[in-house]
Amino acid sequence: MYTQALNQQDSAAPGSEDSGALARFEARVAAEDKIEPNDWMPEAYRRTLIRQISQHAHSEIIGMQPEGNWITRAPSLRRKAALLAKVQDEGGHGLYLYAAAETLGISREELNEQLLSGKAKYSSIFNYPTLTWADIGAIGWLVDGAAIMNQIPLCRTSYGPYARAMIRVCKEESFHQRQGYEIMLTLCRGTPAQKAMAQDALDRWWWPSLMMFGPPDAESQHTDQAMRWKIKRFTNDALRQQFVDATVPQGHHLGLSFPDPDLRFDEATGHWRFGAIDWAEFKAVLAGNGPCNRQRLRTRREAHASGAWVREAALAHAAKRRARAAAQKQAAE
Ligand code: FAQ
Repeated sequence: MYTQALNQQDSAAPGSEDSGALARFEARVAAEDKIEPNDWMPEAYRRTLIRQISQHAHSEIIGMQPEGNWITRAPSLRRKAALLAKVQDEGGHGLYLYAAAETLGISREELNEQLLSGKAKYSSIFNYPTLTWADIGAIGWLVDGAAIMNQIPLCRTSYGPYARAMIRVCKEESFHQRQGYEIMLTLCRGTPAQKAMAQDALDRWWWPSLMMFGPPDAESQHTDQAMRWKIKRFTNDALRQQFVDATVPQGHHLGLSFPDPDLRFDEATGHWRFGAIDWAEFKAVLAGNGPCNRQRLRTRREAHASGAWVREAALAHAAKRRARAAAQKQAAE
């Protein structure tokens, strides 16, 4: 999927800002060609992709924590198996995305260091706590629902390895969204206490889910350029509106209400209009002051440290295999 060997290297030196190479690059992007790892690309395009893909990868890895918290407490074996598989998928998504980022010339160690040092961002949503079982339903329904809305267009992003990774990720996210909605449906058809638990989860996860799409277009630093390069295919506000339009009827089908007194259907445009998002809260979470930022990074650092022996063993095993293969080759010559 991520091979760098099959395509021909562009004749311009990587990183050189040759105007002919730039014109060829722009023409290929305009023609919806995929840019591949060995192709010439502007340095800023490469940097933008490393930033976005690695933040996405970090989100998947940190995103395992809020749900991982419920694996041992899932209410039945079936729920436990589905949740375990979902969290495992998220680890896999992180790995495809790190591999896609590595094709841009950054190492896994560097990416990991950026996450562990707190320098790199990951999605704001994963800094909120999972207090009840209904939160697992709300995450699948809303967080995976928002992730799919954002990621389906990324299957058409201009960078080949990222686009191909997104195709598989989206298929799995779609299963995640359905398992979340099914948990919500079960709770909403259950006892009044179960329905109240589902409502409470919606109340807490709704606004943070809308924040996942990023700042409003007028304040988004990267959208214009990313759209010109066809890295992003829709703006933050356009995707947020699509998500609201798709999700509100699903919530009403559950018999739940949204924690937004300004939410109303606009007959003229066919869109659900929603109230003001608390961007001060979003900024506080990005600055490291959300309810769980410190806990998430601490857990990740501890997991990395306690996995050191696995990495050492894997490296020692690989070195042994290389030495054995070299000795066999020498003996055969
Ligand atoms: N949280 O100029 P823009 C998932 C940052 S995966 C934190 O608009 P851009 C699966 C942004 O990075 C969820 N930071 O930026 C799952 C930038 O900072 P920088 C992750 C945010 O890149 C489900 C600054 O604000 N998905 O959920 C956020 O054009 C369940 C200015 O923003 C992806 O990463 C935020 N919400 O647009 C896993 C999808 N929003 O770098 C487990 C790919 C913005 O200048 C359980 N990424 N920022 O320091 C994207 O589509 C884009 O990167 C956006 C942001 C739309 C997230």
